[in-house]
Amino acid sequence: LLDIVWYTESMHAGIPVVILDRHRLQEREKPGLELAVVSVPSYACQRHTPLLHHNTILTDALSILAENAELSENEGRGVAFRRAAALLKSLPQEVRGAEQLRGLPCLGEHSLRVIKEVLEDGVSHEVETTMHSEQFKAMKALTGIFGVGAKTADRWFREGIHNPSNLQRSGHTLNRAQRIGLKYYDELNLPVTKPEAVAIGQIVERAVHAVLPGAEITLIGGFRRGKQTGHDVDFLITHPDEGREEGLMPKVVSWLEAQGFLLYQKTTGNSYLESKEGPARPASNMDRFERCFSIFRLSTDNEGREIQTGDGPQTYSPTLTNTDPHTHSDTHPHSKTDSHPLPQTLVVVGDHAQKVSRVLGHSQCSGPRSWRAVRVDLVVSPYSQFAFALLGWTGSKLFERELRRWAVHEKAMTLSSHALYDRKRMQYLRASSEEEIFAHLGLEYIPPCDRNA
Ligand code: DCT
Ligand code: MG
Repeated sequence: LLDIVWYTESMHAGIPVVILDRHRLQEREKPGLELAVVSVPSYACQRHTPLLHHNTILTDALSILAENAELSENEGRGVAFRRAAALLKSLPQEVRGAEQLRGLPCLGEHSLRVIKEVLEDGVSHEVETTMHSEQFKAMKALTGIFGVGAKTADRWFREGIHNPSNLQRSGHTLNRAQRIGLKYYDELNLPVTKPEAVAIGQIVERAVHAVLPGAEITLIGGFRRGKQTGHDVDFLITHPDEGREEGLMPKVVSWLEAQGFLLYQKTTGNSYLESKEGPARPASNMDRFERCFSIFRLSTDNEGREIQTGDGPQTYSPTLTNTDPHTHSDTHPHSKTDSHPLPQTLVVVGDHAQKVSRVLGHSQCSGPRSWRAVRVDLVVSPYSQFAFALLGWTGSKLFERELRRWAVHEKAMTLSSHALYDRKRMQYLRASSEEEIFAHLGLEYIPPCDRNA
């Protein structure tokens, strides 16, 4: 701490520690910097990353570049920007000068350049150029259509198709998912709110319990990490008697379809078999569970507020027991024809209701209507794999990637949403909770709310 601004040394394996020189900082008279004695591990799964953090201006800029790299299918570059952004999200204070970053991990040359530019000028030229480029805007608009990936969007862009209207007029043959994606484009691009997720959860719970009493339903994805909005709602379903969950999805889907709750669904069977799969297989096997990609028809009143059937949010699964203060019961009639009218809940969501109402009023397929489309992912897991599925499906995507990277590089283990395999001992490591998996991996337990890397 004598003459240098920052002093870095490796205290614990792989964990650099950054110590501040108070004399130099006092000279610079930068308030807030005195707190900057930070130990920052290099894997995101070793860090607490809350939803709300202190460096959104910087992380927003890096996220644009990450998104652009992903849309250009430059995965490596995308991950580098995501890692840099995740590092900034985990810092306990706002970064005000580039010198504060010296010695911190995960910040590549390119990311550092962008960060410095934003710190000095308020904006990054590269980020501004990217955001306003025709290609980026078109790729975002086209991949915003459900069922359209970066490859297809890029092909269309090269043909001069830049947005959903161009696509509609192009005469291209679209698959079923893309047709529905185009039809509900505006509303599928409206965020899904927590009250909407809770309302969907009630429907899913009814469906699952109708066909398999005793099954357990957990809200996963971003909502489990504490997000108040998401692009979809994700649920994990299991049953304590292993085997009872087999073949569950088609029955749930039939029930939902019969009740008029589904606009679209595509179900894939469970293709994971530990004996066949083998630990050497890549860990990105999210889709080997029985899984249903769907679009729900969520009833609203004519102001865009959700009306849902069910017993009210307070009865929903343990992960959702906190009753939302904006939720109350009402007696609005349900729009679908149902021979057994169900009890109903009106979910009031203020500004969001108005936005939904506006979009529904201008939707491409019809005039104002009393329901909105919502993307929902359902996943069924055998009970013995539940902890791995829960950990794998809670996210964030980067946090998951970092967990798998940590497992391979630091522990010689293979982690997936199904299992954890120890390559040195040549055996699977069982776990019935996320805490046990973190312990197997030699990591401090990070709760879902701190996995927002
Ligand atoms: N997931 C992952 N890798 C992927 C896709 C998904 O690890 N390539 C995991 C992490 C999150 C979870 O699945 C659900 O995926 P999303 O719904 O895409 O993510 P989310 O965090 O729920 O985001 P959003 O709030 O926008 O739905
Ligand atoms: Mg999600």
